[in-house]
Amino acid sequence: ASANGKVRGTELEKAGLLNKTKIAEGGRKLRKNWNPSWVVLVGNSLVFFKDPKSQNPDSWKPGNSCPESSVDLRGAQLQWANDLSSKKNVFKLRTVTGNEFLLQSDTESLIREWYRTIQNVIDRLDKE
Ligand code: I3S
Repeated sequence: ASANGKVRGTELEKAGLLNKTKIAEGGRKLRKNWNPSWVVLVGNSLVFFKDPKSQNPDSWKPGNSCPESSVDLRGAQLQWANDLSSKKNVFKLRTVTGNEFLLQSDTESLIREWYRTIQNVIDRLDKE
């Protein structure tokens, strides 16, 4: 591992704390359950951790704390979704498999940064 986050060709792009709820599984609607989640964008995946101990940028590395779940960004869709919540600064991430997540932060600059970074990964994968 090197200091810039590159490990065996996998690049850590971003990590941080966001509020998260899953709202659909395989196209089937789920009841919302908002929780803080440590979100890590690495390679083609968005990885979610709930363990507070894992809330540092090294948490995604193999062998360090167990992720709660992980989302493949290939073919995924991102859209602002302030209509889907009473919370502000919310976007929806939909995977090819029909899983849907809402991600939210009270800090607008932070959620915009996440949106932009995830969209860049999706765009890059679309071109492959
Ligand atoms: O879109 P909804 O269903 O009004 O979402 C709210 C509910 O899921 C609510 O849970 P209960 O209905 O189980 O009490 C949550 O506590 C709220 O946070 C949900 O709304 P927001 O607007 O926060 O996404």
